[in-house]
Amino acid sequence: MSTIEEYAEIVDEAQRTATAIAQLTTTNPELSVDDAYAIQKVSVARRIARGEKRIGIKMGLTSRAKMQQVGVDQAAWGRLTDAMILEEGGTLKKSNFVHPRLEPEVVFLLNKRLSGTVTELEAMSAVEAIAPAMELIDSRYENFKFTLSDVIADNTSSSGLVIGAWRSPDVDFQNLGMVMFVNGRPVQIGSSAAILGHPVRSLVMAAKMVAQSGESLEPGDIVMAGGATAAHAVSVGETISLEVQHLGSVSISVEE
Ligand code: 0L1
Ligand code: MG
Repeated sequence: MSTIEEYAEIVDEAQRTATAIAQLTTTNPELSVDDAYAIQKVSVARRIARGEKRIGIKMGLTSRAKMQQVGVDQAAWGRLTDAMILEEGGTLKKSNFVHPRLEPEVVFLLNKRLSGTVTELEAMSAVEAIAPAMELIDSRYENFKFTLSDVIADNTSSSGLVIGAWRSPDVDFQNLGMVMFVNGRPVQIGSSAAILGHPVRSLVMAAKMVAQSGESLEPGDIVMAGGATAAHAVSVGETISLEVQHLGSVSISVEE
């Protein structure tokens, strides 16, 4: 087995069994970003081989708040599968995860292929719909600590997503107020502008980054734009909701 395959099995098993692992860079400090994306690809291929379906991608670390929270200062992307979808208004089982956090996002549904260098206008015209969303991130690394290569290999902590009602992208979504509530109390307050100044830039970046891995964004794909604020570490008994100005709301409750 190659090192890439060994590492892919380690992160995949950690995800599958909700078990914290040591950072890969502890044993291999030279692990490059390219190696990390190769590990991510193989680990997600293992999930696909188990029957999961690819549904799109997530952009991560696209806001200052997120970069500061985890101490990594570059954007990255990860792969999403249908098994990660959580029911809007439903519950998430905390024991299925290591140390889950939720973060406020917006998500795009695409109706055109995007790949490589695209303009903001081209990206915008590929958006069929937009929705409020929360991403469930769950680093598989002990203490939620990692380097850029570690987090990429771990599929940028992708673990779940809850998506609200889709609506036409004809609303100006550059600077929408976003408030995340825990049991009705606001815990994170931000704006969609925190995502690279305009969330469409996250889509432009996504098209470029996937092309670097020889892939593209396809019609029907969803693309999560990235957390607009720091993430919230969830506790059993909490109901967490997000309200995005003009886009609506989304919520989920946390059980044992
Ligand atoms: O914005 C993100 O989705 C970041 C994911 C990677 C870092 C983290 O786990 O918070
Ligand atoms: Mg995210």
